[in-house]
Amino acid sequence: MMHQAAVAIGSNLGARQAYLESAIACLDATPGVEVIRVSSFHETAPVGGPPQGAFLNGALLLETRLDPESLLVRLHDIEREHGRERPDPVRNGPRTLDLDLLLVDGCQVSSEGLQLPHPRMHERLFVLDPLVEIAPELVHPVYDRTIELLHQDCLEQRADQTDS
Ligand code: PH2
Ligand code: MG
Ligand code: MG
Repeated sequence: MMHQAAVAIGSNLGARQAYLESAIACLDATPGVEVIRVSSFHETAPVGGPPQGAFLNGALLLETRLDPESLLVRLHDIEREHGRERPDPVRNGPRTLDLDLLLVDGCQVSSEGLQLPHPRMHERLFVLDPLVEIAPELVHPVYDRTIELLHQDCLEQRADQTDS
């Protein structure tokens, strides 16, 4: 069975753009995985974690025969192949490559290793800014709102925060 999956990609250590481009090539070279859309890369300030360098963030849309758990294993393998240390030496610390599974079809999963949709995707502009470029029509199955609307909500919340 074919699935459609959205993935967030990020790097804030070393050759950031090269890590992202190489990860996309590795994913597309994976049997049963096809990268069908790639966003532009956005320079973003780090959110949370210790003081660290700026991220380069992007988003991908995949078509895959892998089930969500197998896809996650592959994402973690690719992170390790790109110098990512696991377990992370510092929680939310700098990383050469971060590949986060955001959505798979309308799946809702909550297991020890995998949560779908990604529990914080709806509140993160560094995820939604690139994702809205390539997949505004995808529906978040918990909020039952499109990425386009969640992105607008997020922009409005940020405006409210800077108003008062
Ligand atoms: N990832 C995090 C925590 N903070 N900030 C930005 N700008 N971009 C990220 O990808 C990011 C972050 C946890 O994975
Ligand atoms: Mg992440
Ligand atoms: Mg991650």
